[in-house]
Amino acid sequence: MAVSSVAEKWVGEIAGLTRPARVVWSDGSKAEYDGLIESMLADGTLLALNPRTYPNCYLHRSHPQDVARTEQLTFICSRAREEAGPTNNWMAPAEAKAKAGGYLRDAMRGRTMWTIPYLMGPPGSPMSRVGVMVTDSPYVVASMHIMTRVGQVALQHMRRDDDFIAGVHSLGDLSPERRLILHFPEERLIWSVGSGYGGNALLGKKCHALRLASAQARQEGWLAEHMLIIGVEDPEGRVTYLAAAMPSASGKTNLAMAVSRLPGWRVWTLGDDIAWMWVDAQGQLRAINPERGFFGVAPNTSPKTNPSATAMVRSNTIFTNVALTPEREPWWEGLTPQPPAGLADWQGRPWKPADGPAAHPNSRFTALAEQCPSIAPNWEDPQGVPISGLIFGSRRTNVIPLVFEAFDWAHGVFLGSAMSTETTAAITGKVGVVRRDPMAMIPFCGYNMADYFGHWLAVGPRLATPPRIFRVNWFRRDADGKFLWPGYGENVRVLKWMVERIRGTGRAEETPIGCVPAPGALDVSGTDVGPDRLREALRCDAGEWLQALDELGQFFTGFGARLPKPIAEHLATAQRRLRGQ
Ligand code: OXD
Ligand code: MN
Repeated sequence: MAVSSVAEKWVGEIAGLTRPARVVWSDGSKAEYDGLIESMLADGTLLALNPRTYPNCYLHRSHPQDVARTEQLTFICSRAREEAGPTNNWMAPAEAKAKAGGYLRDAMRGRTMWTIPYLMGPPGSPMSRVGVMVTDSPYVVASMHIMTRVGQVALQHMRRDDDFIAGVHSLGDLSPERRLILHFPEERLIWSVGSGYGGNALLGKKCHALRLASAQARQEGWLAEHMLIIGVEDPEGRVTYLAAAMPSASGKTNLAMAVSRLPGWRVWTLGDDIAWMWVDAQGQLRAINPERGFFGVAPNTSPKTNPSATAMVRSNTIFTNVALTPEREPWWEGLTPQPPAGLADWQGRPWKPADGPAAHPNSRFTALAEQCPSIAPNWEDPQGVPISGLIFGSRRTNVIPLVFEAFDWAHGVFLGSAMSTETTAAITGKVGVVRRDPMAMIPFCGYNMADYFGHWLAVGPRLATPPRIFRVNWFRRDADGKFLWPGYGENVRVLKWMVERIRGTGRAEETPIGCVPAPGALDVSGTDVGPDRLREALRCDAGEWLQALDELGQFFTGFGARLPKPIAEHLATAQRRLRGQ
């Protein structure tokens, strides 16, 4: 492999610090993947699943204290604290390197250090970017094979010898006390030590494609977003492309792979987690998915909620922290209505219902995107796809209507900035607590979030026809705690209304917070959603909203004078309209 001399020198320096027994350059080949699997089966890192029903599928059980992203140990290490902003943890670069350097020193003794050149984005795309990461975890190498394009293809995309994001990863001793996930945007560098878990360890994903890429995107005038990408095909075969931001474990993968319950309509999958978007020479917003696979949340994935994902993970899949049946098949809560007898839980212990969930709530599957039955034929188009609509969606029991549309681009940016959500198991901490999560980027924005809002606002005027911006909430409940909207495949009805709005045919009614579907405009034919329930799902409650906007105002105060004026103005306008002034 023709390796860049800058990368080689840097790898040598890290080997000097971490002292591995050997250094191996990963070539991304099938032979390499097979060898990794074989060695992990031999040392117990992986268990083989039933070769008849789940061919080439494996189960990995992670350390019980290493099961989710650890945001409290994740830092943006820009030179100036203000560059990280009030929503990120910040550490001075020198202090961060001294601290993590201590954990990394000699950390790879006796281990192999794999060096992985990887490409984020489709081969041949001007938007694709290269990373070079080192790791002492064979599980990470095998997962990177699935989630990114590894080997020569990456090196070929380097525009200069130093054109790559550098990433250091070591399992260290896996203790949370000696764990740090550090990002140095000015040096285009990542250091992650002490965790082998996905979002902390597969550096191409959250660390590179979101935190560092968002900082790079701001400088270069594009957008790196926590968004799925879909194509919505109508009965005439016309496809409209949409990108949607939703917080972790809030149904993004299910929407990305939705199987339409609306006759004649179909959803094509292009990505389920990250979108890189830019404005082309014609002023059109375009998007690529930088990833090659899906690292999806297993619990609640079933033939009912996501038939495509259930089919996709029947072969060539690495499962992490799911339960195991006596037939050596993977199992998680929601996969079947009843748990099978004789389960082993995610830690391998005999399980009984009183024990709580058998699979870890943040257990995962890792599978190639090309295995997804709904993958779009053009998902790897180097020029990306034209985006006509953007969706901001969160998980809220009340306040937020099922769907509404922003008045214009700047108002849409405000609605994105106003997003809050109920927390899930994708991060360590309390589940079900409402937290602010603008554009689903609170854990992933690599710079000051006030500047991020400003960057979004600045993109608007560059667009010939700005995409329509929508807000959705599939999770609103009635007074009895029942979901108001059936969700999953029925969400295509909401997508249809969006497509109609984009085409100028969908009818809407103005409310103080945006435009909701006019009576009869949202197609609920054949569902059990009656007019009263739909009205309740779409209702804008002025009292609830005013309280939510007060909380938002307090959140914005943290940004001080850095908060872009249009955002503050939209907040004040919304409050005025809700008070009926
Ligand atoms: C993910 C996450 O894994 O957002 O995609 O946590
Ligand atoms: Mn995500």
